Amino acid sequence: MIPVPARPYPFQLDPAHTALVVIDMQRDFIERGGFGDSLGNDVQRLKAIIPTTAALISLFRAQAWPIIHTREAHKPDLSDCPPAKRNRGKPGLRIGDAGAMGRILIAGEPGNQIVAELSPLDGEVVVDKPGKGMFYATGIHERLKALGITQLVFAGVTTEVCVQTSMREANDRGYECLVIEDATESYFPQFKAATIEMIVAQGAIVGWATPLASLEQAVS
Ligand code: C5J
Repeated sequence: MIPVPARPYPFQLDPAHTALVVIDMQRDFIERGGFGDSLGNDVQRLKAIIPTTAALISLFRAQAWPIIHTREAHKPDLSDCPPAKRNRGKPGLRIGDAGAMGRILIAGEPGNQIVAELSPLDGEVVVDKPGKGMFYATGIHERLKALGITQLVFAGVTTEVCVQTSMREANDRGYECLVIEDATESYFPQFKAATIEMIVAQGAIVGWATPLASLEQAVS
């Protein structure tokens, strides 16, 4: 076990059973002119975590530890997008509508691709998820079990939506979860801060949190 300084207390990282999950670092959420930008969000906040996330991915690649990338993505015929999800969007900018980078949140469209700086390598798992959480309708739990993974390190966007939902789903399935605080971001700084506090509250009720430097030092 590798003790990693973390909140609310050190995380015991089990190197043989740990995978990194990078949530939804998609062009449509992060780049100017994409879906997130069209909704009036400051995408620069999210873009700012690309270097930290790249360094985290490099750390896992150097250790040959598994890496999973997710994308929030629906089928082109929207058969996996319930009306309750689609109808809550802004009219004219709903899932499946034409955006500046192709159809919004549709698999295969330019805006649905992971940003070039964080492109998955061959052999890394890429999961298209129709929900906010990574476990809903993806089969990823079975794949992780087959790999013997019991711990998940989280990065990506947005902290309070898809990262938090995935961490909570993972926690309920028995994974020990660590979020890298400077490799996750929200359009709303107060939501990110509150989410991290919720995760570590009550003795790590959802999991642990630490900055990348602490993980790097612990692993080196
Ligand atoms: C959102 C996400 N915020 N990846 N998606 O709709 O957090």
